[in-house]
Amino acid sequence: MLALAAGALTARAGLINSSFETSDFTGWETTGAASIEDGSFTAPTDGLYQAFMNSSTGSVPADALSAFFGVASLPGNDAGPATEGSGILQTFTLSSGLSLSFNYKLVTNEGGFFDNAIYVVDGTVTVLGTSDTVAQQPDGVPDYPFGLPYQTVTVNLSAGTHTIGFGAYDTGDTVVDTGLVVDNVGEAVPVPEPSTAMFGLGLLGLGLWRVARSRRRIQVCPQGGQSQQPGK
Ligand SMILES: [Ca+2]
Ligand SMILES: [Ca+2]
Repeated sequence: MLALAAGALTARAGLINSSFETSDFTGWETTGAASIEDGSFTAPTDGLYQAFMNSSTGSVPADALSAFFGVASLPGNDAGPATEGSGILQTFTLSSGLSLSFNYKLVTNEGGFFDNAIYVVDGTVTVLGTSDTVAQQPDGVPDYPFGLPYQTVTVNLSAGTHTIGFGAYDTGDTVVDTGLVVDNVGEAVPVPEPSTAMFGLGLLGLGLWRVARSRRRIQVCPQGGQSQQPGK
């Protein structure tokens, strides 16, 4: 199975500031409580900065958040409907289809209740996780004692204009907060398997050997020109 990692080939992906390395939200729209965080918050997966959004102070009501993402409503869960939260999004254009990937990390204060973290592509909402899956897993993120390690999602997109967004919001009530950390949004780059890499090195070696052989066939004529000699 081919492994994929979020990649830095963002020029082809058409995204602006896709790893948040301007240390601000240049290129992105935000609503609610969204901030840029450095490694003192948690280690970014690419560069020095990452985006963070949460359901804490500064959040907007669920209807405003769904309108921000251009969707009719946001999914609830067993705790109840979406209540308030925050998000970021960017609209971009692809000249050709590609696999887009991003890294995300779910963090929470919830001790077993539900909040949602989502991503939204072209008006389709996908739940990345609920806070109950994170509860009781200690994490070093300030103010969010529970969390999961960064994970990667890959989305296949066709050529054309797309919108990708990320959000975190409370469900059922508006107390006890959950957050989503995002980094390294970009074209998915295949990671060669070790055996594939060795095979590649083997081909490279073969290629160099062939170059060496072909050069040996070229001999300088007395007039200073070159003539191709049959190889042996
Ligand atoms: Ca980054
Ligand atoms: Ca909550």
